[in-house]
Amino acid sequence: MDNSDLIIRIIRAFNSLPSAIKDRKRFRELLSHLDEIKRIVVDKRPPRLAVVGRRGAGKSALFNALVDRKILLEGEVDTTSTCSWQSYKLQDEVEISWIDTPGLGAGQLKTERVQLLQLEFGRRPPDVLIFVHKASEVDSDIDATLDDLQQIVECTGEESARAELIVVLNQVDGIRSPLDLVPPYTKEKQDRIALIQKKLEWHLERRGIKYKCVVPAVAYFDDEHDLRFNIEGVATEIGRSIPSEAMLGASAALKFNGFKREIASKIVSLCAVAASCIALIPIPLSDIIPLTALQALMISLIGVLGGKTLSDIEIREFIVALGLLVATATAARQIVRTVLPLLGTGVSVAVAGATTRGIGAAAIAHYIDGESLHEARKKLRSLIK
Ligand SMILES: Nc1nc2c(ncn2[C@@H]2O[C@H](COP(=O)(O)OP(=O)(O)O)[C@@H](O)[C@H]2O)c(=O)[nH]1
Ligand SMILES: [Mg+2]
Repeated sequence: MDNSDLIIRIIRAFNSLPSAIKDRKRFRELLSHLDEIKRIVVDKRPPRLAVVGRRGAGKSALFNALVDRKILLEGEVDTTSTCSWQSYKLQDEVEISWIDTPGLGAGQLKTERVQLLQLEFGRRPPDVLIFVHKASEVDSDIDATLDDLQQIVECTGEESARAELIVVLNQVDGIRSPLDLVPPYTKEKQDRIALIQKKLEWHLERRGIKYKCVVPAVAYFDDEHDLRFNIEGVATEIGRSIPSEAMLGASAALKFNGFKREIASKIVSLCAVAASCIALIPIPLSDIIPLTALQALMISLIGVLGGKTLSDIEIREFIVALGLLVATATAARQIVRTVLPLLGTGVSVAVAGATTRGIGAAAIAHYIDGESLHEARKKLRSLIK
C-alpha cells in the first residue's frame, strides 16, 4: 500500500465512526491534522518559487545554487521576460516552478508587466517570494528597488493570504576583505555581513515591507570554485514557509538536510498531535493499531524525505530495531486495509504523543542524518524517558 492509500484509508476509517464520536472536539482536531497530512501526501505538487531583484543580483545563480546544478544562464542580460511560471525538470518526477522578475529598480517594471504578473499569481500564487539583493548595493539608491518590490508583493494576493517574503542578501563574498573569499569567514567579515544585514532590515522596515527574514548568502559556484555560503540557510527558510502541498516536491528538488529536517519536523508534529487525539478518543478504535498505522506512515514519509522508498518490511524492521511494538508492527501498514479491528486497551495520551515524537526523531536521525539504528534508538530512548 502506498502512502496516499494509507492516509486516505486512515481518514476513511475514522470517518466511518458514529456521529456522537465525530462531534467531539478532539475528533475534529484529529481530522484536521489527518487532512493536513493528506495535503502533504496526496495533493503534492512541484514547489513554486518566485524570485525578484535587480539585474545581476544573482537570481539565476541562486536557482542554480539551490538545485546544485547549472540550469539557468548567469550573467545574461535578461531582455525579454515572460511573466509566467517556468517549469524545470530536475529528474523524473522532480520539478520546480520558477518565475523571475528581473530589472527591479531600473524603471522597467511597467504597469503592463505588473498586471501580467498579477494575473499569473492569481492563477497560481507563489509558495514563497524571494527578494535577492546584492550586499554591495544595500545603500545605493535602494528606494526605487523597494518601490518595485512592494508592487510585486502586492501582486501576490490579499495581505492575509500572501506568500512569505524571504530576503537573500547575496554576494556577501564581495564585501571588502578580498582575501577572505571562501567560507568559513573571519570574525571581521562576519561582523561586516551582520552590519549590512541590519541595514537592509532597517530599509525594509522603514518602507513598511513585511518580510520573514534576511539571509546572507553566496550563490556562486563553477566547476573549479565553490564559493557558496549559507545556501542551506536559504533552503531552510524556504522549508519553513512552504505550504503542505509543495513540501515533498520541494524536498526532492532542494537536497539540503536542513530543509528536509524542517519538513520532517512538521510531519512529526502533525502525527504526534494526531496520535494524542487518537489516544483521547474514548472508543475501542483509539487503540494501538491506528496509532501504529499513523507512525508507520510517518516513518515512510521521513524515508521519502531522505530519498528512500521504504517497503512495509523495512518499516517494520525499523520499528523493531527501535525496540517497539514488535507484535503490532508486523501489520503496521496493511492494518487499515480492512476495517480497523476493535481492540481494547487505550494508550495514554502522553505516551502516544511522546512515543510518536520519539519515533519521528529516530527516523530523522536515521533516514535524513544517516545515523546508525543504534544511534536512532538512543534518540528515541532519550525522548520517551
Ligand atoms: N562572487 C559572486 N558572484 C555571484 C554571486 N551570485 C551571482 N554571481 C554572479 O553575478 C552575475 C549575475 O548573476 P545572475 O544570477 O545572472 O544575476 P540575475 O540577473 O539576478 O539573474 C553572474 O556572473 C553570477 O555568476 C555571488 O554570490 N558571488
Ligand atoms: Mg538572471
